[in-house]
Amino acid sequence: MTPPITLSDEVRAAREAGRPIVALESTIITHGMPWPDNLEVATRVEAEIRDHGAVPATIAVIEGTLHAGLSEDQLRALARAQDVAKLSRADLAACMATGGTGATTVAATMIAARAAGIEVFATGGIGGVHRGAETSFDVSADLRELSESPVTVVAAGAKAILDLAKTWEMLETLGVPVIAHGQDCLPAFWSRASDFAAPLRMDDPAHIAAAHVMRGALDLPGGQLVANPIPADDEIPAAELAPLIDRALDEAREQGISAKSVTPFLLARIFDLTEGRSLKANIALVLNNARLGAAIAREIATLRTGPGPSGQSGAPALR
Ligand code: PSU
Ligand code: MN
Repeated sequence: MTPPITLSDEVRAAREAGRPIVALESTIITHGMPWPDNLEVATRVEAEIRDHGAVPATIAVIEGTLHAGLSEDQLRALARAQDVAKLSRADLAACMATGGTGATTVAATMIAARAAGIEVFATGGIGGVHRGAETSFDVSADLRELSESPVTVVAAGAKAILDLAKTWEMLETLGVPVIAHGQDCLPAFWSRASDFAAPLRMDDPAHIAAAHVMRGALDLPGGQLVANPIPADDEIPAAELAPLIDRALDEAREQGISAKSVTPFLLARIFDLTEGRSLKANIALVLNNARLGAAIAREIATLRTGPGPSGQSGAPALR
């Protein structure tokens, strides 16, 4: 059965020619950033991917149709909408089946990317194990998805609002390769450095691409997480953020925020508490991840179709 996903003309043409494509999530637009910055960022990220030789494919469900590649109007409508559903692995098919509209998280975007034959996905930060998970059991479905769907995800690490130690342990348990790009420690989203040594380090996008293709050849399910540090000029030092994160977490607890609402609540509070600096950093790291994602997608396309002008040898075989 052909997967029920509608490719934009641009994405379809790239797919058929074996040209590099980078998937993008939409929850970061609807739940991660305020209007109108969210639309501006979504548009800039797409442009950044095109400027770096790949085709962007933003993923969302609109009136029951799962799309890879949105028109300007679709992107604008999504960015402006107030009560868009947040779709993770559990919600995606239900939303499609009932004609709903929703934004995809990392987990749901990976599922859509796989269905569309897209191998690389760039975003801000992945979900993970929340602080207090030992009592709340709040662990993002993003982690399991990384062990199931064969997509290489470029992120700036997991957000510092999470329990990073447990998040990295869980990924190790799930057998997900966590690859720091260009440094020995894992980045912590708004900050470049953290106390966690990276399990793997790769500085060359060609190596990341080769490892991705090798996993496919071994028939290993699941993808890779590339942890790409925020550019130095844009980072907020971890020590400066720590008390603000603690305060946002206290407020979430006091107000009884739970389940899907936790991540959007914390991001919005940290935006306020940093007077918008967290958003500026978030934008810089997403653009940075888009560039690395494009570079990895170009290398994968070369490996799949052979060297020479891209597209000449036709579409890559789907695993
Ligand atoms: N990182 C951001 N902004 C976001 C998210 C991550 O900088 O909005 C979103 C992503 O879509 C991620 C989701 O998949 O939060 C995780 O939510 P949960 O913990 O409920 O799975
Ligand atoms: Mn959760």
